[in-house]
Amino acid sequence: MRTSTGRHRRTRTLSIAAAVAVAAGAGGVYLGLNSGGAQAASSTVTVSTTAQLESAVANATAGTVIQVRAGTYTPAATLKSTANGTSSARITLEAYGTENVKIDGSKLPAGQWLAGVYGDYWTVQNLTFQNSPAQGFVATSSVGGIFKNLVTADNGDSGFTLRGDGTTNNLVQNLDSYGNYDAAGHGQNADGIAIKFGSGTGNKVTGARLYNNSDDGLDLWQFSSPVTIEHSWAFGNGKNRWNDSAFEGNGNGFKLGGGGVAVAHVVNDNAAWDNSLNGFTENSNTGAIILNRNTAYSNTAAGFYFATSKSRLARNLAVANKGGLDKLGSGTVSAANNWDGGVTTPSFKSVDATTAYGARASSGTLPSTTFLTTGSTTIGATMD
Ligand SMILES: [Ca+2]
Ligand SMILES: [Ca+2]
Repeated sequence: MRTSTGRHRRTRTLSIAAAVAVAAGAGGVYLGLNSGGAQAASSTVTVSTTAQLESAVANATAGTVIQVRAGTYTPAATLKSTANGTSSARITLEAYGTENVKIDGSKLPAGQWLAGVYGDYWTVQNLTFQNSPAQGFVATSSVGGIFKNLVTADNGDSGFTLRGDGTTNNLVQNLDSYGNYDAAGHGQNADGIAIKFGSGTGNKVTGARLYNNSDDGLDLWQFSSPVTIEHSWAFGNGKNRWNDSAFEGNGNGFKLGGGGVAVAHVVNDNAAWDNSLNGFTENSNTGAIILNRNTAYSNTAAGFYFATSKSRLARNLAVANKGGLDKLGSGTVSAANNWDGGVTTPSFKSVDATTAYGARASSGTLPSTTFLTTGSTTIGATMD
């Protein structure tokens, strides 16, 4: 970040050398560029061993592109960086080409996150973070992050986390987060995605599948700025899939608050089904949460639980939720939802969720499905 002009000059020289070396080293050669004390202004580092990956993350600076060759990587300590990119020289951590890369936390000590980024303008994409003893991937007080086409699975706490004040303008796109379970807490903490204990505007989640986690699909506990959630699915959360005799997972699909904050999150065109609590809930957030065209189907508690907030719900669809379609307090505004008077409930084209678990398109978008679609242009989630 604060590189002097002189170091920049030297860096450019290294950058050319690096490019040549990368071209020559098609087998996945690691290029340690820190011997001269400077990193390339835009240097591509290709890694193919765990040690190389650890070193590359530790040494990343603005402009570094880390490309990870196919395989499973098992770091012995959290992959951690406090480095900042910039909007024009991002730090990128990604799979090489279309290769399949798993970063696996099974060799980490108890309680350690698998990956932790504390800087700004990171792009992390096309990677799996799995089997951590604690959180899978955590970004703390990051600005301008792009977290795309990631899988966070079977970790010992929440799969994907944004946290801290100054968490601003981050995009989480096409995340699959599933099977996360905190054994130590008997499942009470591990969410698919947690955007908790922080603040900052401009954060968006889109295209996520958040499923079979021990606690909630998505949790916005004590995040005091509005988050936008769209085109995402939360399903099968909060069930005891781990034979835990003292299981304490909750299992809301979309848990939109808690911890005393009042904040107007924006929640449009999402679906929640088969969760052990509510499909969508304010969770004591008294703010004016906006919810349009969401679908809640066959959740164990209510489809939409907004008892104390000033939330505004329009054109949402709730069907077959065992605790009721909606539990709305007098402060809410409810219009044109299928529980409102004079609104017809359209039929689902399919209630077979199999295709919702299917493979994503190569671009990372959600699989095509007719599950919970109705063909309506006015009410309910579009499931895409
Ligand atoms: Ca919980
Ligand atoms: Ca939770």
